[in-house]
Amino acid sequence: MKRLQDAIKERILVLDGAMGSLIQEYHLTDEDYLLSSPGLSLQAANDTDLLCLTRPDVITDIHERYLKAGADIITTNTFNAQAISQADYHAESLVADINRAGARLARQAADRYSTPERPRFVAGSVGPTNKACSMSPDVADPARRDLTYDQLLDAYSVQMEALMEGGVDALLIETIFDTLNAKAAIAAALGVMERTGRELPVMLSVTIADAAGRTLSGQTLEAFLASVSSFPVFSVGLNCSFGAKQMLPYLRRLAAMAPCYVSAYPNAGLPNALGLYDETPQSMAPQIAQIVDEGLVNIIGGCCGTTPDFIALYPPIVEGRPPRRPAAASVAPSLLLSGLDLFTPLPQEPGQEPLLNTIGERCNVAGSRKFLRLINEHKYDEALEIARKQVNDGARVIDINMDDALLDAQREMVHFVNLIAAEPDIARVPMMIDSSKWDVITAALKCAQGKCIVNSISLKEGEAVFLQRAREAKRLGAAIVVMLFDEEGQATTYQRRIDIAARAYRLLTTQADFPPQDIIFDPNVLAVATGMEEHNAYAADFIEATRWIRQNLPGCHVSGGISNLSFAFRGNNYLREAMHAVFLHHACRAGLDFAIVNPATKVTYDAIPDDLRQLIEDVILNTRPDAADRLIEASPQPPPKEGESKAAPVSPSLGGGKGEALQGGGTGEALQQALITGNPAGLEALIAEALKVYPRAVDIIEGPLMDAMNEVGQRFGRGEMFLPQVVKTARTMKQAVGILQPYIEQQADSGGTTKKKKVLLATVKGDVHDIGKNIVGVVMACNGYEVIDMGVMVPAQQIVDKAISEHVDMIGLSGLITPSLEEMVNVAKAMEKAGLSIPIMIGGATTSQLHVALKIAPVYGGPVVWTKDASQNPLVAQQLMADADQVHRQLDREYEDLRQQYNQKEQQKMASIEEARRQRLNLFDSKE
Ligand code: THG
Repeated sequence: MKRLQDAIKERILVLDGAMGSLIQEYHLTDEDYLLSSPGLSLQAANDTDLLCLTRPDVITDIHERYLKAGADIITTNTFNAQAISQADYHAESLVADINRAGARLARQAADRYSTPERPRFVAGSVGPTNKACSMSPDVADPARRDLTYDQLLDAYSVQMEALMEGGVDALLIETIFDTLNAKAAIAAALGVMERTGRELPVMLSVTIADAAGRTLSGQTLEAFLASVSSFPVFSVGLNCSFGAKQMLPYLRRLAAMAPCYVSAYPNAGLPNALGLYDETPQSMAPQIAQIVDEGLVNIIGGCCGTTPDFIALYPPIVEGRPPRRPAAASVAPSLLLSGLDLFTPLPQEPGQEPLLNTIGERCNVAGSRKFLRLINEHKYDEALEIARKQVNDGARVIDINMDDALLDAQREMVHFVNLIAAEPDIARVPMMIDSSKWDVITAALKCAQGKCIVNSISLKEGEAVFLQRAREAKRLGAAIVVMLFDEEGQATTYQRRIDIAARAYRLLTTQADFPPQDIIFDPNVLAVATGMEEHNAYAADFIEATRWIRQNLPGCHVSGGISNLSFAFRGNNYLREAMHAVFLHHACRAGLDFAIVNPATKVTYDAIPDDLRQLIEDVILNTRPDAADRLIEASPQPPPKEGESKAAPVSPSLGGGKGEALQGGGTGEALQQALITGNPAGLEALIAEALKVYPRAVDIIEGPLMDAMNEVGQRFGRGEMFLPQVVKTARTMKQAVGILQPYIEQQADSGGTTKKKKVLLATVKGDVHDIGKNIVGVVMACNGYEVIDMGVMVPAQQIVDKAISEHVDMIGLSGLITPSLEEMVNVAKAMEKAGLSIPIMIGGATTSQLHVALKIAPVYGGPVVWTKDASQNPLVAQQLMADADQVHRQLDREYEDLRQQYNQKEQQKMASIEEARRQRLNLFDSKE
C-alpha cells in the first residue's frame, strides 16, 4: 500500500470536512454520550469525542460519508481527547480509550474505501486544548500560567500514543492558537515515535486570530514557521476562523516560505450573527479553485460549517493539478529565530560594510549590577524596562541570565521569560537563554513560544552530554551557542579554537542531525591588555578562528560576548567602548555575524581619534609586544564634549593617607612608589637602602612591600587602576622578593623562618575557567609562595588528597560560573570531613563575601576568606600565615553580621513584596 508520503508527491490530496456540524444532524441525547460511563458529569453531554466509545456507529457513518464524497484523508474524532480538555468532563481516565477507538473507527472506514491506486489515509486529530501555555489567564498577574509545557507534553503523549496504536497514518496538530502548545505537541509526537520506533508524518495547522494575520498568542505566520523550523514537519497550513477568501493572502505568505507541504481547510465562510455559515458548496467551490489554481497547496479540505456536500466538489477541482513544491529547497536554509516576529540574520552583502546582529547583554545579573539589584528586589517592572530599552536601542535578540549564587536562577528565569511574553514590544524579538545550569535553560525554553537561542553548550563534559543537550535543545525548538571548550578546558589559542569547532560541528551534524544554520560558535572573547603576555594574542586569535570557522564549517554562525574583551579597563567606559568598536570592526570582516553587546554603546570605529585607534588596533591585532603598555600609558579619556571640561586622568601617584605605610622613612616610601607604579628601575638600590633601615629582610616584605600591595588592591577596587597595572606591580614585587631572597635565607640560618609557604590552587569541578586563577598563581609566586596549580575541573577529593600529601599551607579555590559556588561548598565539606582546617581562599567572578558567609564558612572549621580579586590574595595570605586564628575569629564576627543583615533584608523584602501584591489586588478590586 502506498504511503501518505508517496501519494502527496503525485497529487493534491483532499481532506475531510467538519465533524461537529454533522454530529448535530444525528439528534443525539444525553444518554448517547453517557451510555457506557455512568460516572461522568452531565456536562459530558457536550463531549463529542466520547462518541468514539458510546456511538461508534455515528462516527463511522460520518467518516464514510466523507470517504464517499472523495476525501483522501479523514480525521479522527479526537480533537479534544487529551487530559487537559477532558478534565472539564471528569473524563481524563478515558483519554487513551477514546483515541484508540477513534483511530480504529477511522482506520476501518478508510481501509474499506482504499484501493491500491487510491489509498485513503487517517490523520489523528490533535487539538490545541482549551488553555494557552504562553499566556496568563489573569491580567493582574501576567506571569501566571495555568498550564505548563510539561503538563501538555504528558497529556499529548498519552493521546498520540493511543492514536498510533489505533492505526493513524499521520498526526494532525490542528487549530493551533498558541505556538507553545504546538511545540509541546510536536515534542510529544517525536517522543512517542522515538519510544515506539515508528515514524509518522506530523502535520500542523494554524488558526489566525486577527486581521493582522497573527495567532491568538500574537505571532505572525512567519514567526510561527521559525518557531517550528527545528522540527521535521510534513505539512503546515491554515484552518478554521476564516473563510477561503479571507484565508487567501495568508496562505500565499505561508506557501512562499514553508519548506514543507502546505494544507488549507477553511470554514464555510465567516460565521454570521447567528453563528451559522453562509457559504454553500456552490459558492465555496470557486474560492477553493482559486487556492488550487494559484498552486498554493498540497492538501485542501474543510473546517467548521463544511459538510460532505462541500467536500464532494473538491476532488474535481484538484484533479490533474500539479501539487505545490515545497519552497526554496534549492537555497541553503537560513537561521530562523522568532519572538512574536520573525528574525532572520541581516544579509551580508559582498563588498559592503558587514552587518552585525546585536544581542543585548544588559538583562544579565552577572553582567549588570543594576539588573541584579532589580531582580533581587523583585522590581520586575524596572527590569523589563532594561529589556525594552535594549530592543529600542536596536538589539535584535536579548540575552537573559539569572545565574547568581543567591538567586533561585530557575525561578527568576521562568518568571522573567513569562513576564516578557506579556510585553509585545519586548517579546517581538527572540530571546537568548543564558545560563550555566542546563535545567535553567530547559525551563526557560518551555516558557517561550518563539524560537530561542540556547547559551550555551560545549564539549566541557564530553561528547555524550554535549550531544544529549544538543538533541534536547532541538527537541525544544532552539538554536544553540557552542562555546569552544572541551574536556581540557577553554580554547584560548587559534589552533585549539578551530580544532574544537571542527569537532563540535562534525558531532552535531553527523550524530545529532543538528541543522548547521542553527549552530552559533562562540570562540571565547577573552580580556586582552591584562598585563600578562599569554593574553596578548587572545583577540587576534579569536578573529582568525572566526575567519576559519566561517570558511570551513558551512552554514554556521559566529558570536561572542564582546564586553569581556575590555575587562582590564573596568571603570574607563570610553576606552572599553572604543576597544569593542575596533574589535568588532575587524571581527565582522572576518565573519563574526552575532555579538552580545550593550546596544546603547555610542562609540563608533570612525569616531575614535586616529592615534588612539592605532594604539587599540595594536592591542587587538597583537602587532607589537608593548602594545598593551602603550595603551595603558595613554590612559585614554573621551574627547571633551562641547561645554564640558576634560576629566582629569587618573594617575597612579602615591598620595598620603597611609602614614603607617611610610615607616622606614624615605626609603620605604620610594620602594612603595616603585611597586605601586610597577616600575622596577632602581629597585636594587632602593632595597639596598632599605636593608640598612630594617633589621630583617622579611620585615621589608611584610612592611613596605605588603603595604604597597595593599594600596594597589584598594586602588584597583576603586577603579583607579587597571588589571594590567596590578599584574605589573606583582611582577615588580617578584623582583623585589628575588633580590631579598638571599638575605632572607642567610638570616634564616640564624633562626628566622623562611621555608616557602605552599598554596594549592584549583578551579573546581564543573568549571574550566582559569584565567583568574592563573593570575592569582603569578601574583602569589611573585610574592614568594610556592604555588601548586592543579588546573581546572578538579574534583573535591583530589584537592583534599593533594592538600594532605603536599602539606600545603592554604588552598585557593576558583570558579567563574554559578554551579561552581555549590562545588566550592562541596570542597569545603570534603576538607572538613578529612579533618583539615587550613585556610581556604575563594575567588572568581560569581563568588561573593555574602555567599562565603552564608554557604561556605558554615560548613568548614577553618578560615574561609573571600578575595575580591587577584591583588588581594598575597595580602590575605600574609595575614593568614601571620595569625590564622585571629583572622578566623574576625571573619566569624563579620560573617555572623552579614548573615543577620541578610536575613533581615530578606524578611523586609518579602514583606514589601507581599505589601505590593496586596496593593495590586486592592487596585483590581476597586476597579470592579
Ligand atoms: N559568550 C556567551 N555568552 C556570554 C558571554 C560570552 N554571556 C555573558 C557574557 N559573556 C556577555 N555579557 C556581558 C555582560 C556585561 C558585561 C560583560 C559581558 C560587562 N559588564 C560591565 C562590567 O562588568 O564591568 C558592567 C557592570 C555593570 O553595569 O554593573 O562588562 O562571552 N556565549
